[in-house]
Amino acid sequence: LDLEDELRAAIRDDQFVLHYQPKVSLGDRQTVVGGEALLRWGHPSRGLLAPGAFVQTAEETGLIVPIGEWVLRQATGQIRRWLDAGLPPTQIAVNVSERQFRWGHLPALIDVLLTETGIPPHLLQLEITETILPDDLEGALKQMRWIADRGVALSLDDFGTGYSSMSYLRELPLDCLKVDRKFVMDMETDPRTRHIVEATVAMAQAMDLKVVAEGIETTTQLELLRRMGVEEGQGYLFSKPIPSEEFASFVRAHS
Ligand code: G
Ligand code: G
Ligand code: NA
Ligand code: MN
Repeated sequence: LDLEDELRAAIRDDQFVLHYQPKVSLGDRQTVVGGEALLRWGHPSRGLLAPGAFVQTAEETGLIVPIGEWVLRQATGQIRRWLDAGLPPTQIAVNVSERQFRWGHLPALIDVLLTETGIPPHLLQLEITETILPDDLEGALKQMRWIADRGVALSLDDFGTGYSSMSYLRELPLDCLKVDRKFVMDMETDPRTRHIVEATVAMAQAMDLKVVAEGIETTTQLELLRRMGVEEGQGYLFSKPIPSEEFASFVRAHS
């Protein structure tokens, strides 16, 4: 069986699962301000696989569209269940790929899921990357604006690694920028990287965008980012991506 067939079987047999990585306030280094849903595949023989093992194939074959639909349905359903269980309302970010915008039905899908679950739209955030490009930028932008008007938050992921950061910033109805973890990683040792992050933070603040730093692993990184004015972060220093029950416990313990 090749990977594409296996992915089809995985969709059919419901082999995917979401893990959640806490986003934490850098002010007090612990209050959970949100979470990022990250896809995992409970492969029948290879164990739990991270997206690196299959997302590229899912993108190339278009299977990321039904998989992405499952992810959104699962995440919004989870937000509903957590609210019903009395968990403090926690915004959950879902990664969406360029193919899902090319599909054309993402706004309609989100509308249905928000209506079905009745969750406050701002508890859902979409993380998009700069790879949403450029063949149908206008079509994608239209959908993003519709989604933003519906009340869903939008975040630009992996900021700084793409080719078009600035034009994105001009056009997109963004709430948030995520500084890519490569910058966070190199910041301590490379002054130029630090300056880039500082400039990013200044620009974001001027544009009223929240900044989230990814991949924080050390307290030195945390302190540097805090001093730069970065408000929120995620990374192994706080927590790895964890199963939903563990995430709920983490939120209860850090709210
Ligand atoms: O989970 P991990 O830490 O290995 O994530 C690796 C990459 O996979 C991340 O860059 C993330 O954007 C991507 N990814 C994780 N979950 C999803 C998902 O549900 N949909 C899409 N399109 N990408 C995802
Ligand atoms: O591309 P995206 O921003 O969605 O990436 C999320 C990925 O980053 C996931 O694969 C997640 O497991 C990984 N990740 C999250 N925190 C850390 C961290 O502190 N260090 C490293 N190396 N990876 C991290
Ligand atoms: Na991402
Ligand atoms: Mn992300």
